[in-house]
Amino acid sequence: MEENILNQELLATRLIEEEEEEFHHLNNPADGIKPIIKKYLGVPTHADQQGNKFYFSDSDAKVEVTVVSDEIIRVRLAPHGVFLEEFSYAVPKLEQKAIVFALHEDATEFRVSTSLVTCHIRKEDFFISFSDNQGHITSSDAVPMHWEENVQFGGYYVYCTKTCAEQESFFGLGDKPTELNLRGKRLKNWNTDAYSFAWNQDPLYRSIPFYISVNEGIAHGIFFDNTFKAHFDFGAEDATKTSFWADGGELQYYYIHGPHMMDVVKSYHYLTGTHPMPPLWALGYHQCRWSYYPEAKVKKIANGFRENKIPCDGIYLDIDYMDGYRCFTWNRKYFPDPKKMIKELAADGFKTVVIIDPGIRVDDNYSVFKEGKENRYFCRRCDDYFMEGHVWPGRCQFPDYTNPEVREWWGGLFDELVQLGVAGVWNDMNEPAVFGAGTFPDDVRHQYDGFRGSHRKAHNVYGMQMVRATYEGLRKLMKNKRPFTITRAGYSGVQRYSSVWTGDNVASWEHLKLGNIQMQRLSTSGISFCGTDIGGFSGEPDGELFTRWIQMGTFSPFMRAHSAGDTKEREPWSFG
Ligand code: NBV
Repeated sequence: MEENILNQELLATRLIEEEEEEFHHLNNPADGIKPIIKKYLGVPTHADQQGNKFYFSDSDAKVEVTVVSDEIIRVRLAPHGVFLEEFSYAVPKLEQKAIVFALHEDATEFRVSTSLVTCHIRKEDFFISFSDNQGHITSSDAVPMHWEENVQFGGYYVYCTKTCAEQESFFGLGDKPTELNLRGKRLKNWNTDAYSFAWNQDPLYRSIPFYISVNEGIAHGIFFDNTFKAHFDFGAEDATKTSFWADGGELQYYYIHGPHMMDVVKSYHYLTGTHPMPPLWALGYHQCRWSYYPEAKVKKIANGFRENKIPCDGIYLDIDYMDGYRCFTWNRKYFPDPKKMIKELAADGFKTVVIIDPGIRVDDNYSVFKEGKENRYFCRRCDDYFMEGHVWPGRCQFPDYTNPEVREWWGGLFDELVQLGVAGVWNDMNEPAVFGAGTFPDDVRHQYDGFRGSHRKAHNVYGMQMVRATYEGLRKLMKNKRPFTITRAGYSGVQRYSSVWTGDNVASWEHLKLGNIQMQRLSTSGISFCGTDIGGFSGEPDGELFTRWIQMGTFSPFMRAHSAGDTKEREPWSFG
């Protein structure tokens, strides 16, 4: 019941947002409303070179073209000529790899070339295009890069529109629950708790602003490294145009040369990193449910696997293992001696994974809250009020994981769980999800590793920074063991810290198909250690569907059966 209300509210928020957005983009001034004025790059007057960076300016704006490697060229736009300081959670260290590159100029264009790629800057109108060393134009602006001032928050809405060829196909973009080829779709990146999501629902839990285009057998990638709410249009509004834009931040994208899709994906990993080597057991079958408790139930499930001779390497404790949903506590009635239980499970070949959410209950008798409060680790609104919202524990405050000091503190909180023998941690609700409101208001401030910003800027990286704090903490605490983490929310580069699962799917044949597509899409988007809730989180699979899902699950690196608490028993032997 509560979930349904929550979902209706989430949906309503989304619809209102969409309406506002459509209005914004209609550019149609109603009485008393200021028209939105888009400004376009003018004519590039001159070019400057500083090492591997090239600058092209019109009378006001500046464009930076950086040669990253033979395959990768980055483009940035500064509408008023001043670039933001360089900082990216996705690309922690931009290592320049290209040795040979050059700037050429003729009557019609400037050209920045590596041995594989040339970036053309047209003198007549500032159109930017890319070609390979065979002379094929692979990507070309359809209009010059453009922007609108954001009067309320400062900064700009930034836009890039490229031509879309008749046969061009588009892939990537994380876990969008739609056909593999994104051609003809308009999609949005804004991490969202999407309980029982449906085919074509958008956005979902993760934001991966990276796509791959394939045209006439030649692939290239665009990584739009912008954490604000971002939008992609693959020939939906106009079949001849592909656009990407964001509600703030810099227009900053990496052009990634192919020619094969795999080359593009490899280069994307070069920028954003790869999964660390997981512990071997993490690649086995995992059994989960919301929730297995008390201890006797957990043991019964574990025994069921051994009695039935079904391999299983991981067993999960969902939110009910905690005391009143307070993270880092135990419900001692259900779990009187967690250390003993975890040890016994381990002796039987099961690793124990526990869930940890970001919402910290407001409770002065709870040490995690007290420490967070005393040290000012929780997020604040623009006028310094605490960001408060209701989640499972009731009234909560939320750590600002974009603050390195907070991440350090958070990582240390896992000490006791590690001492107890917990082998893996599952981070949920980190879009961040808040009951009723959906997520945090835009004005919440974030430290953002010193490059401060509002929630508009930090929303899409909040979950990634949470699981980063979790992973880095576990890595220190587990010493010579490889930690295992799983996250629901993420942004490009989250693979450096965690595996992911696709969230609250449904027990249906459609979702079995959808899950397969989502796995493929995630894998081409840097996140290959991924899986679905086998069997479907909500609803009831029959034995046939469950069996087929297990079969498909053997092909996803993260293989876990999971189900909501209001469903029938869901162990492999539950179907007769
Ligand atoms: O912690 C409870 C669930 C969890 O089982 C599920 O996997 C998450 O996606 N969680 C969501 C919160 C409640 C969802 C209705």
